[in-house]
Amino acid sequence: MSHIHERAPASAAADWTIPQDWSAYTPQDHAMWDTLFARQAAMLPDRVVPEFMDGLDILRMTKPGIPDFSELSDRLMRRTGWQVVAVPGLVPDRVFFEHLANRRFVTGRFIRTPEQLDYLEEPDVFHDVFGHVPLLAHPVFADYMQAYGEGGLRAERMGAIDRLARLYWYTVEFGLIRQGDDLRLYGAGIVSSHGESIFALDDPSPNRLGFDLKRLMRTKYRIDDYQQSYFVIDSFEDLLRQTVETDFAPLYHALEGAPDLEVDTILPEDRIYTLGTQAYARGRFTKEDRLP
Ligand code: HBI
Ligand code: FE
Repeated sequence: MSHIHERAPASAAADWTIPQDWSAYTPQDHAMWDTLFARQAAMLPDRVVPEFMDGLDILRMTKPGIPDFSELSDRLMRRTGWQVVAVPGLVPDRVFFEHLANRRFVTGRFIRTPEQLDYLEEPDVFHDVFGHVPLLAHPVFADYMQAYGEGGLRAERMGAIDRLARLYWYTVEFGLIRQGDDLRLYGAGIVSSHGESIFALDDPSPNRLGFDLKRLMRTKYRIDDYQQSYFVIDSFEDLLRQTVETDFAPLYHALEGAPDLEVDTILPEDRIYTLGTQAYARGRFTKEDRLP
């Protein structure tokens, strides 16, 4: 049996968790993990924030094959008090936030097929575990993820989930971090993608802008292709501090009338690291536009 193409089983617990059923993975499943892992491990050391590589080591994720979540949770628990739990796919926002607020990271257990090597719609175990889990071994990032979950529960009560989801998107999924004069990757959506790991740092197309909480919560994002703007944080400490110290209620209120910003908008007050050419996004658009 393989974990591909599963739906929420009727037997799922109230918190949507299911057993990982590690022994059900086929040799092909493990080989797919190893292929993806080798490709990213070769390219990331000079691109990703060093804390990510440290996390891979601390959690022994360099071992071949799809990690066993109970082993991973044991190591993570000792380090930062986090656990990894399997879910059948995307779970409702509330359930997602509730898990984060309790230091549980929900992850898909299925792995992509060879046809999906470079793109898939739903997060698989490679994205969720390789992409997200190493930084959960970092105490400050671990606290940020919990703070985000708690903020999510409050945002839900205020009807502001769409705003807060943008914070997750532009940090946890597609964040860049400044390191001296250099930029480094830390977002899970980038580090689990071969193409975007190069694009996000090296391509002249996207904007790279200084992190600004309020600005970012007004900014739309792309779910279908590489981002057109990335936001750069100064440090995990700064990200955590801003998230914990900001009173989001007045911020959501102030944003109520404010129009959304397009993915490639530049504002006069933006701190610009790179002013993107947007050539990649424009090229893709024209190509599709010209299809008969
Ligand atoms: N479910 N499994 C899973 N993984 C996610 O990343 C996820 C989710 N449900 C909701 C959700 N993310 C969003 O609420 C966040 O992006 C804010
Ligand atoms: Fe993700």
